[in-house]
Amino acid sequence: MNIHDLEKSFQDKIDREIKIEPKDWMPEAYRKTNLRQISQHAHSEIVGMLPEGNWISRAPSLKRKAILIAKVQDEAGHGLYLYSAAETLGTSRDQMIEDLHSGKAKYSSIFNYPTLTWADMGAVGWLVDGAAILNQVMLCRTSYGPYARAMVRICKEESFHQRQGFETLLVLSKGTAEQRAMCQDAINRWWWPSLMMFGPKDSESTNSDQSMKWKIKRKTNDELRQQFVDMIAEQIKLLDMTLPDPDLKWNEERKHYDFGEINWEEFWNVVKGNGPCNKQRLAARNKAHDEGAWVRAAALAYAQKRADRKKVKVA
Ligand code: BYC
Repeated sequence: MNIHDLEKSFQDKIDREIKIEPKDWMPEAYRKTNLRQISQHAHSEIVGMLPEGNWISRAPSLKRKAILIAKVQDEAGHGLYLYSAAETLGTSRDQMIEDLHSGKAKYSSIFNYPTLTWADMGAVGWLVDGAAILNQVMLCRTSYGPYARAMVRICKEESFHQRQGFETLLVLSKGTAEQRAMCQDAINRWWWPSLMMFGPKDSESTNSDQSMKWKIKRKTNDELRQQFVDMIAEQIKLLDMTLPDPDLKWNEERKHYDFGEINWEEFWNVVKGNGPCNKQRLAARNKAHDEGAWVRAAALAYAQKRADRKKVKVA
């Protein structure tokens, strides 16, 4: 088959909803786009452990601490499934991790904001995991098989994360005046960065058109963002709190909520490495990697010893 026929049969497969698997022929650009997105996604899960990890030692009760530890461990697991999915596209985990640590690879802008109070754990769970899950439910149907399968498992855990975040805020919202103020303050600080998680506006999104044709993405950045606003604008009523947007208003004609303009300058600044915590996050990841070198060396030495022992037994 010539390249034209290969590309045609590849697109046919996508159109017929047949998953693309690692050993199948794929256009180089499809491989690269998936690798870019899956590795960015994996890095987001790993860096995303840091803002929450910050509160493990200060959680207000044993129960809250246990829940938070479990959640942060889940994020580590998500990162590992995703690195494995990305490796099937022909890159090594070491290379991906080096790209993250050198600042070459991107990860979600949201994790470059600080977690200042306990209420931030609720806001991160409700808003950040809430935004992530909308995007990830769509990705369960993405065209690349290993990515789609990783997402099914991740979504199950993510929906628990969102509910625990909402419940954390619900308790605070029914508490003292100080607790209510802390809850509102966390919502105010996390609202706009959560909207930015969906990426630039469709008109500025460089990858969307092609990713939609290849069914890597099934909904555009703006479609998912609107779905998120519509969901949260209703849920916030149960908390008896407000969203920090004077332009948020139900539009009867569109059957959607209208909302204010996102500060895109802030978004791009954070993406380019100049957000409030970018440097801190990369420094923390690099430090953890350096300090874990002896664990990796010990694990490799142990694996080698076992393999050598097996060889001797067989002989
Ligand atoms: N932050 O063409 P576009 C979690 C970049 S973690 C930074 O629209 P695309 C959790 C984009 O990469 C879940 N960069 O891109 C963990 C592109 O740059 P390059 C995180 C962003 O890929 C711990 C450029 O802007 N979820 O749940 O079609 C604790 C143009 O954008 C961002 C995922 O990673 C951003 N927000 O669409 C708690 C989902 N947005 O690469 C929770 C997987 C855009 O061309 N990713 N950029 O240089 C995706 O679905 C898509 O990659 C996006 C962007 C929708 C994010």
